[in-house]
Amino acid sequence: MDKDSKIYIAGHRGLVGSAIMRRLEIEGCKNLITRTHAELDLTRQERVEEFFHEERPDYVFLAAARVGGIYANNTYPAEFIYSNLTIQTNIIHASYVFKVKKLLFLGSSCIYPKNCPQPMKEEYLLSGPLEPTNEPYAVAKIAGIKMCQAYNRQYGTNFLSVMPTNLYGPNDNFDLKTSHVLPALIRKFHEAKTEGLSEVEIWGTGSPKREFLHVDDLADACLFLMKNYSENKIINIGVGKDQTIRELAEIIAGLTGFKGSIRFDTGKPDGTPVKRLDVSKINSFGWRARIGLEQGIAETYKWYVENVHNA
Ligand code: GFB
Repeated sequence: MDKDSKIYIAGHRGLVGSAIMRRLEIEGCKNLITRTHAELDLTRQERVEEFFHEERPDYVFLAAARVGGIYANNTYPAEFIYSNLTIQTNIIHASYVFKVKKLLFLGSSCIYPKNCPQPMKEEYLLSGPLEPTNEPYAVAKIAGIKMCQAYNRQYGTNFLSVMPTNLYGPNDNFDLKTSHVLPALIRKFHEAKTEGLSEVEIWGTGSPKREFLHVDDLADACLFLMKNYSENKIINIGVGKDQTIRELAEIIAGLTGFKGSIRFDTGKPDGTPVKRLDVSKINSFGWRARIGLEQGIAETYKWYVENVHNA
């Protein structure tokens, strides 16, 4: 892939897609192809194939997906499995039909079993039952992995599947019901601070552990892998360390200046108890995450206040 390559970023406005756009622009890539949801419905196969016929991209970053936190996954399982299966199937198949040189498919760390040995190695995929709160989404992502691998075997395509850990950063979803935990807690603690509230409610027990990767690190890893990795095996992308939701809440309370108390609503699900990725494989290729959690959250908090809260 070089500066003149024709590169399609599916989902270019989302958390991951917008970070990949920023990273490609830093790289000097000028020939970037995008379509908004209104311009191209990726769940319609004929529309997707017309688009590929017209644009003929050389490289594809498949960052379009229906995503959300534990509540959204648990509440809209049919939408999560339908949208993710159709979007990825249409783009992967069209990339084969129209001879895309290389495609990078974004999975998720939730593809691993609920009670997976830690840290989670790539070979643990399908070694046990999945976490029920996001099983439909996980099954869709596993189907995407298997589709890429099957096309590589039968048709000789070069379709990568990468597995990021929990992500955060600018352009995240900050809706209190459908978002992931980190943006939700940034908003909860900021609003409590600005409104002078004495308590913030956190879902679950606070004891689950989560690993967080800044989306700019993820975008850097995606570009690195698009250039340097072509095995027909999945590869994890993460920071290799985690903390409890309680510890995360304390970090965010500190950064927002919230001085009140934290209440845990144990009526809400905890989800997977722990899901830290083994990142030794990607580290062995020479890539590692650079953005520390406190620095990353501080930058994201600043972005949130300027672009969401004040908007
Ligand atoms: O980030 P999250 O929604 O998804 O929840 P998962 C992580 C943990 O934070 C859970 C707790 O134990 C939640 O109960 N939590 C505490 C909160 N307060 C809140 C809050 O206000 N909002 C939210 N959302 N959580 C996701 C999957 O699982 O992991 C996605 O649902 C995706 O599909 C993603 O795979 C990587 O980390 O549990």
